[in-house]
Amino acid sequence: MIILPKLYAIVDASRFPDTHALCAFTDELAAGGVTFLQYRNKSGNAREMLEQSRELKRHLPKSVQLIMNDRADLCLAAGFDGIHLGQEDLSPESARKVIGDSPALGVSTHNCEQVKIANKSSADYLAIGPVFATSAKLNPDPVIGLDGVRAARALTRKPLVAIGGITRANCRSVIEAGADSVAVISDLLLGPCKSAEEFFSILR
Ligand code: 3NM
Repeated sequence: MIILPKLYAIVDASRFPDTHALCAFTDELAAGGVTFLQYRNKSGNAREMLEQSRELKRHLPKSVQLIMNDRADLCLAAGFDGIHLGQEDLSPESARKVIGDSPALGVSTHNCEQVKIANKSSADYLAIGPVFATSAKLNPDPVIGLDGVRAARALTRKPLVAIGGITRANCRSVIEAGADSVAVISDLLLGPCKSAEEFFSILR
């Protein structure tokens, strides 16, 4: 079974002017202790995404596991360590046909029904959210709160990542509600090294 670090950093390409800035940001995250990092790019074309993700892979130390958002083909082509699938992406079983059995595979869920289904799949971990209001996702699902995290926890023994509006101020409550890890975009953006260090120190 995959063991997730307490902090799962998500790097959203739309927040950076170019690949250089994106890589500099991930350097800082790695310096802050991040070892599990998702590359998310909702607006780039496949060619741009592959170029950027290959650069990330070249750039970062091997200690950082790289997870591709949405795209099984790009996960394979970039040599990433895993994939994260949304509800409208390939199913876990279909994605497995592309990436094989060993890469890490995560699935986003937003309610109990989706957790139950993903729990029966070949996913290595489940994400549940949005726990709190978030501005980082277009058309987010309804906020599930800490009760939603507790409900998801009761339905699966797979590692559970909570996502959506999680900050250093509220992350402890999310772990106490049963999440194994917190996935974060916004609260890492300003001062990524310091922010990551603080997440790890709060969640130690
Ligand atoms: N997925 P922030 S919420 C990418 O509910 C994403 O599945 C969500 O960003 C889900 O940490 C979300 O800035 C945005 O709130 C997370």
